[in-house]
Amino acid sequence: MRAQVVIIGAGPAGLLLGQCLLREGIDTVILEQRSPQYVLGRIRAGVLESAAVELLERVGAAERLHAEGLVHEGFDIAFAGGRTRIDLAGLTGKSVTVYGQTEITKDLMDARAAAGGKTLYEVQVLPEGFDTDKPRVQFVHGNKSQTIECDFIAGCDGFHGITRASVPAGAIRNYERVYPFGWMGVLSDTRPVSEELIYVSHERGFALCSMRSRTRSRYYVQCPLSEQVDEWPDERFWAELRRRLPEDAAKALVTGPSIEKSVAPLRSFVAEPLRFGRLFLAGDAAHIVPPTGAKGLNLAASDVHYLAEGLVAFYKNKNSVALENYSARALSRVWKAERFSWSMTKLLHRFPEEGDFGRRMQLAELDYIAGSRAAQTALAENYVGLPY
Ligand code: RFL
Ligand code: PHB
Repeated sequence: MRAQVVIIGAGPAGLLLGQCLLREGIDTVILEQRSPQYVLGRIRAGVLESAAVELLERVGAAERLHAEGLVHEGFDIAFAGGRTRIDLAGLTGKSVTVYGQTEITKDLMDARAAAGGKTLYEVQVLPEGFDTDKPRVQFVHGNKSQTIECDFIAGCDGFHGITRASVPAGAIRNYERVYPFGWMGVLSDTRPVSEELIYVSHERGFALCSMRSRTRSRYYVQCPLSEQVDEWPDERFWAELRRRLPEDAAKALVTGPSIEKSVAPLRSFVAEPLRFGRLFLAGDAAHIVPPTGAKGLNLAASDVHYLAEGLVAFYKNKNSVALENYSARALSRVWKAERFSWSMTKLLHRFPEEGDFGRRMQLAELDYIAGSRAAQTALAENYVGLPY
């Protein structure tokens, strides 16, 4: 078997790259370890920058997003019993769109199927020879071993994938920070507590009120890393969330049975560079941000934008400059989003080891943001996403 580009991983990064290349007539095969149902069952991101929306539009996968997605022109930060609205539209002229990662993945899967793109699910892969001119991917699909020869391999296989792990240790440098807590998340078919998102900094820990639609809510509370989902029956979750919300929101909170509950650890991670010969890393395979800044999926989209531009220039114009520059261009945006996600995480979570002084520093910064248009503009500019 042969393809121009083999994409490993059918998450948002892999599917979006597949769509960008397919539309330019570049021949791709996507190889995914899990089943389509499993991939669609993962509840993750909810907030899209306008640049990510535009990329989905360009590849013809934004019709349902525009029909069902919710455009948000601001969000609230709650602390010390009060709330400050960050007026994204007023401060930056831009907005974000609330539309679940599950829905984006489904739309991209449908677009790929409609365009006749090839995706193999439930395969075990081994990328090889990417330091030569003849890379290939060995894979096992339904007990049958096969090899695909290709020009390039795109590693879009997430943080635990095989592509980054296949790079010799001396060729890659990893930067990492692991935070001493996680997020317990609940999805429920209840009316969201507010029309916009609320990020809460509370003495008992961070909380976030988000949503997937006008009838489906997504809530998170900061919890110790050791916590298990079965230690958090719905009643405990709702009671803890309510205690952290400002009074008016606590009163308005509508609770109901959870339809999904999971714990996510928080981590910052960057691998450098993103290119090893004919292997390119994109999305969570290359970097992780704590979800506080809503940047993970958006970075996957910007990586794909730069990588697709490089591959298209290579095939259409025989020009490899953009491909050579992929790692540096993508990383320049990645590091800024890493900084923003880290600063939002530090600002809004309780860090037990930072003590009372640390808490006072957070409250002083929150109070400064509440009173400063300049500080709000800097925050808003990063939240809506820096330009590609
Ligand atoms: P994914 O989604 O992990 O997809 C990788 C795919 O590769 C497959 N795979 C393999 N395939 C073949 N061979 C192997 N050896 C393989 N190993 C793995 C996997 O099965 C999977 O299908 O990575 P991708 O595509 O880079 O996408 C990244 C995003 O999923 C991630 O950054 C976001 O979900 C992060 N995130 C958020 N991002 C935002 O932009 N906005 C948000 O509001 C937001 N909220 C969140 C989030 C992540 C969260 N969690 C659970 C970590 C909220 C949470 C709680
Ligand atoms: C979500 O809706 O899952 C979500 C929203 C905003 C974030 C993180 C997660 O910052």
